[in-house]
Amino acid sequence: MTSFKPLVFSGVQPTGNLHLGNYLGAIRKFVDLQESNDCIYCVVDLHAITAQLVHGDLGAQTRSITAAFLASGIDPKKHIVFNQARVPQHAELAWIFNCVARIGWMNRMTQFKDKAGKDRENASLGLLAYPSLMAADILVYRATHVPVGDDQKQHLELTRDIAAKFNNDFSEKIGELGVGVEMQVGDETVNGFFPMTEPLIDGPITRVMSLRDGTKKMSKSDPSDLSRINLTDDADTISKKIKKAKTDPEPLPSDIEGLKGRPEAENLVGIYAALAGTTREQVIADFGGQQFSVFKPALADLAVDKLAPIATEMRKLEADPAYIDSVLRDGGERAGAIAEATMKTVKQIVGLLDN
Ligand code: AQP
Repeated sequence: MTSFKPLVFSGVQPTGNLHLGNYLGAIRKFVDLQESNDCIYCVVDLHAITAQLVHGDLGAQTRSITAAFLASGIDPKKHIVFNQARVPQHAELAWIFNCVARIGWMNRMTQFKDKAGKDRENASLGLLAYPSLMAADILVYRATHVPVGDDQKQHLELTRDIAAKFNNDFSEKIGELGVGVEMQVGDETVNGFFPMTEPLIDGPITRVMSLRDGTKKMSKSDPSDLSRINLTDDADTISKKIKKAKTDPEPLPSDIEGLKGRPEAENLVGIYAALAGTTREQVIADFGGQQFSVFKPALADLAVDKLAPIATEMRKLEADPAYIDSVLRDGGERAGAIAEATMKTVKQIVGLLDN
């Protein structure tokens, strides 16, 4: 619990087609949260160049993610939608956070280990510092809540570590300038400039797994297109991918405990529950004991029902790049005004001259 004004922030990388994991882990939550919160949603293009510097068309990818936000129901007038590169304060604050965070913290990040693979020495410095830029994305708005998939939990913990170290290292100056906000951290009440941001990771499925291997995360970079449902897939493709999804030969269990040790079955039940807006228990109550030959067509119908209208709307929006650019420009201006004010204070706190 903090006494900061509640503000939701989250970002998605323009690194390829969005998939069902991105939708259920992030975008659908963005849509739900906008009803009762102020929200800032960002296409994080600076993150997209950390793993691969040269992209086919970063601009088109950025517009496509923006189209997915809007097609899913995010209102860019009530909330802020923009791309990260438009607001230079993200990179500026990230530099300060690079000096707050320790190399050891970055080396422990599982995403860095996964993405760098065996050839760590050859990974970009940007990939190592990715979580520092992510902390800056969030904290340049002093955002209190971040809806993300389960894979981002560790990065959110690091964001809190960076905020806590900054608040602690500069506590005297923050007090002197009178720019601190009181917040509850554990049993203590502390005064800090940055909030202890909370991740919002909940729902019936927090990590959507590959349709080809229930132990691997559904991911944009998986070489097999059959491993994921893309938000742009048409109805036939969605049905075909669900039909071909790997399963075991047993029918669905009659209780939730029976999903243990059956990753593919657990994944499909979780996907069904999330798309239907119900619980996994309810799905098991409805389909327990049934064969996949019954469950898969029901899941395919549900997925088509929920996702096909988004694909149609995305195609309409993508046909009007000038409109998408105007949304990003307007969002960038509004985001920039907040970020500029934060950076002005951060520079005063750190003692950097800014006049
Ligand atoms: N499989 C997933 N299940 C649930 N949530 C997921 N997210 C990603 N994959 C899953 C969530 O989607 C948001 C945006 O992710 P991102 O594109 O910024 O980064 P990512 O996690 O690197 O996405 P991918 O698909 O896994 O890309 P690659 O293949 O490039 O690594 C985040 O909130 C993330 O948690």
